[in-house]
Amino acid sequence: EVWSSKDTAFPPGFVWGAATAAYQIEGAVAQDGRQPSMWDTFVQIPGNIANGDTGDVACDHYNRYKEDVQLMKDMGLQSYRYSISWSRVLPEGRGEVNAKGLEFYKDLTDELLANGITPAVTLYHWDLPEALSKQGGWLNESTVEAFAEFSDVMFDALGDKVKLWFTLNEPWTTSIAGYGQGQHAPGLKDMAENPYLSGHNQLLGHAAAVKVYREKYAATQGGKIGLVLSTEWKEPLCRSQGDKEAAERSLIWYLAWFADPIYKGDYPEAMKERVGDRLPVFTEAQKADLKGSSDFFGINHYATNLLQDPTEKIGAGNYFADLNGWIMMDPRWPMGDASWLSVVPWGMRRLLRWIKERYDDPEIYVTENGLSVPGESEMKLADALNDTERIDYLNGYVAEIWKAIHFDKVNVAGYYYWSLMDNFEWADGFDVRFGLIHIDYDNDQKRTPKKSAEVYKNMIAKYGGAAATATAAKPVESV
Ligand code: PNW
Repeated sequence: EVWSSKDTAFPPGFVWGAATAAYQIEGAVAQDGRQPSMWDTFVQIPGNIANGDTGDVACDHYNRYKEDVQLMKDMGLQSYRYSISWSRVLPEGRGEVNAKGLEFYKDLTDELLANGITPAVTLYHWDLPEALSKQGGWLNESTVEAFAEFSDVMFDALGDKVKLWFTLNEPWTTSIAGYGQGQHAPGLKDMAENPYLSGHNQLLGHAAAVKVYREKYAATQGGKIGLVLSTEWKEPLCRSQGDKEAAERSLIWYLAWFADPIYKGDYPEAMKERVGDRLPVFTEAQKADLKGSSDFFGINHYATNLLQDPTEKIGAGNYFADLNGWIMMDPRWPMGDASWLSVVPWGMRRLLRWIKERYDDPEIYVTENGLSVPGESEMKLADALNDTERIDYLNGYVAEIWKAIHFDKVNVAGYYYWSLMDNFEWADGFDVRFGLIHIDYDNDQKRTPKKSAEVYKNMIAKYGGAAATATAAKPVESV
């Protein structure tokens, strides 16, 4: 297929943004009545976080949001995806609303709108109120109702201004890293049942929040609501039938686990078969609530894996045994500053096409994609600002999204780079940097845009508006 100069580079209305999450940037953990989340508890335990870092101050975004909105504006960002600290708004998880906490999100939202930036809100990005975590968190079904109540408070407070809502960020990561392997809060280790149970309750929480939105707010507020999922692309190691099936199984265990209930009304058959009675069962009413509960498909995508079919079964009775595939990397792939972050732009296009085919062509938002540059936190400022690897990553992945749109006819509605600024990278603390904007943690959290911020700004200026219709034949260089 040949690109025609009559086509726009990106579809009209395609949104260019950047993303963050509350605990990773806000700091101010005890300010204005906020109570701890399970992350505040988790970071206190020695050994959990690199260098003993915590989110106590982070980027101090809570006190500097106006400066940050100006930086977004300077970059030409059209939309900003941010999350709500649940325990800032509802310090005990449910019940009493903390007016000052809510006020912060109203002010931030107003500031964005006053500067022409479209707010896009994630209700839950991993920071469950400690009060709820103590009672079992996502292993306890009562968290489902608590999440619906919290969501109700937020729709009521911000829904006249926020028209793009994400319920949960990456239930896979919470289920595996938080409740299964223990590298994330709440630090539980049980790969047999915890992942499936915590995933189940998160799905029910998502559906309950969407139900509240649709029953009470959608008609008057007119926004869209959906879920943010995540997966690497899973490429078969060889062309053998076994490796192809292992790759498909891996996509099912990472993505269809959550996406099938939402698009098809139940867990994938393969999971029911292989997981057996460790996989919770939805009632008919729950299936009905789940099916169609996302107005769009939100996907965080960064990296690619190779999958090999094991000649014999890998153990038994736990998540990775259920998945039954060897997960590997091609040693030739460049890597980010994390063992999982392989730089494979073409994986983005294949994943988008897989989602289109399995889920009947949904509207898709790429809600996160980004790179941590190896060693960036040890570099001198000038070197950290000259982030050519991040620029290559951005160009490469955006080019593949463009191909998915034009050649595969995938309905992609927007792109959010992760992250607006360097921040608290969970278990890696401040060592690992994903930002377009550099944060100097030793110098009063001073913000400095990196070279990638300028590249992104130019990309948005060129392809992000009406001007895009008239411009060049090819949006960005493919890697
Ligand atoms: C995302 N993977 O998590 C999170 O949503 C962010 O909060 C986080 O800072 C960012 O990625 C960078 O790590 C992911 O294994 C964790 O492919 C793991 C994967 C992808 C995203």
